[in-house]
Amino acid sequence: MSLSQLKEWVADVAALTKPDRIQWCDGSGNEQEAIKNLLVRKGTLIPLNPELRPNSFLARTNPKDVARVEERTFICSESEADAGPTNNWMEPSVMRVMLREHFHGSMRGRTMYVIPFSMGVVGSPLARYGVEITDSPYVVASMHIMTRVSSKVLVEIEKGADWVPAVHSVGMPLISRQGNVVEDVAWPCNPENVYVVHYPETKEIWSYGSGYGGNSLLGKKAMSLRIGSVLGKEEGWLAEHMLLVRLTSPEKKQYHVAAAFPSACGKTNLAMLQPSLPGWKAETLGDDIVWIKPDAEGKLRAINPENGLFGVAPGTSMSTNSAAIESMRKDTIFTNVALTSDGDVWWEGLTKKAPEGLTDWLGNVWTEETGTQAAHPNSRFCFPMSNTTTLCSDWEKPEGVVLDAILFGGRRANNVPLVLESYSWQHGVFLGATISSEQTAAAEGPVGKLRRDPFAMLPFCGYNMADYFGHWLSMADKNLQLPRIFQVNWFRKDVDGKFLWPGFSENIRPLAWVVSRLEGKAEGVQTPIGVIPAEGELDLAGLEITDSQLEQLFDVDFEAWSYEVQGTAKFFEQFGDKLPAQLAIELLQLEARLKNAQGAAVRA
Ligand code: O2Y
Ligand code: MN
Repeated sequence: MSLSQLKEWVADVAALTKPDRIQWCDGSGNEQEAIKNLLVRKGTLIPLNPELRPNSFLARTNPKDVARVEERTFICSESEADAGPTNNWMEPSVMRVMLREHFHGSMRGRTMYVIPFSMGVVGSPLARYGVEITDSPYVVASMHIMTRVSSKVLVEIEKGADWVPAVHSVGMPLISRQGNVVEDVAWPCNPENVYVVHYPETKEIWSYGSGYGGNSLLGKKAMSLRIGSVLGKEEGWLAEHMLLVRLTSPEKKQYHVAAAFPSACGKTNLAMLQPSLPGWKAETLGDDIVWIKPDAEGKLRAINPENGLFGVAPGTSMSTNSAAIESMRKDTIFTNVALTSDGDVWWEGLTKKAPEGLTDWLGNVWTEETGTQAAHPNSRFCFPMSNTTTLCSDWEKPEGVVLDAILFGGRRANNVPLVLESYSWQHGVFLGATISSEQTAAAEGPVGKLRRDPFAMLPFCGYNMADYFGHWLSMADKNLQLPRIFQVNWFRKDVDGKFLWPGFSENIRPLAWVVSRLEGKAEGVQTPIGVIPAEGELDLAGLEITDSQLEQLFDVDFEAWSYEVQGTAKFFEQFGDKLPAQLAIELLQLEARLKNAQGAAVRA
């Protein structure tokens, strides 16, 4: 779509939504300043104490608008089969009629902002462009942090670059259909009528009713993952829910590792790892989304298409992620955290004891006796990548970095060992397809219940997940230099429910083993589920861990694994004939390896 088509589209959306005025955003510092001032005047942003936290703000949302809403997220492909069994689907023509009705006049009395943005550095061969129309200045301020908002994008569009159109409205016009004036509120939204809709064939996004995070910052999950995954399938690349780090070994060799973990499994913490092992360095390239594309030499190159972090605040502290704490000392928008009496922020886990005189995320006086959480479990910090104290200087390299290893992980109290390597790319894809995680308070559904989340992409895959598995498998047929695939689990517990592994800075130890495998220095031990470290291969120097704990971290319980196999078979069933045969074969081979090993153990 050309620039004139873009202007026509903006005019069409304005004709439908009927804003009072239209503002084209240029991404400048002045624009961001003016938007923040407006948000402060409207009461959406509360300025924090500039001496404690310069250029930082607190936003309090409507209590009904606090998270991504998976049940209101739709993939409206022409055919239901193309959305697959794991996505909500509606006939696109039916959805379009319904959305037109909602968007009709939805911006009355408001300003309509047109935000040209780039995911990736403008001009990079891996970058993609988008234009978000929104009636929320909070979205404008956040898009300024999370994406590259720039008039340069319009220049690229004029030159013929493709772009993704994304329309967002909070769904609360200031003039009703009857012509009555409606008083604005600090957090306008329409939580009873939320729609986050993707049309994969036309690559459009329409989002209505929510002003929060993934529902409204449409460059993030909607474009970079849902539409991105469709583009990746069509064009031969991968759009993934992964972090990206550079590890430098004591021998000064660099390795780039991407890791897919479901939401709330510590991606941001691993992305900002401060290694405990002497001589190792970890640098951040991204914490949530990675685009991976083969280059002309057949190497897989990776970029983080985002420009900022939108991380979960509760649990983030100097002991869990000191780099994040340092990185949010300025220029940060906090959402739904608690406010301290001296104009700073607080959340559960930031300090052992809550400070006196807190105001909770709802704006009420809060003490430890109140019996509620001071910060919402899904409260967030949002700061630019450039603030990141552990930032890798090559994070904006237009050509990306060459990927050496991919990790798949989840939050598993049992069965899944601390680290293992897959036997092949196909086995690695099987490991990705079978990721599961115990739900936490921040995720949807009952706490502790196992949720299958293949490739950590369940809420973010824009097409049939079985075809997505096929797309990953097809990478092996293209004569590429593929990264090696590993599985990790920091969350295994002992019989008393205590974590067996200390995690955080100590996670460098299994990562160092990954590097030893890449360097051909660690032989490993073959087990039915993959290759685990041989005795002595995991560097445990200076760590207090007993032999029994170590054994439990790598134990393969045959009976428990036979339940895993049954659970996987049941999970795969939903994809019917579309499930790639290679994954069914991997499951049979896993079963066979388990039976053989069990037989051998009984005979021994
Ligand atoms: O609840 C939201 O809208 C945010 S969801 C989110 C934000 C940043 C990074 N990851 C996620 C996620 O759910 O994976
Ligand atoms: Mn995420």
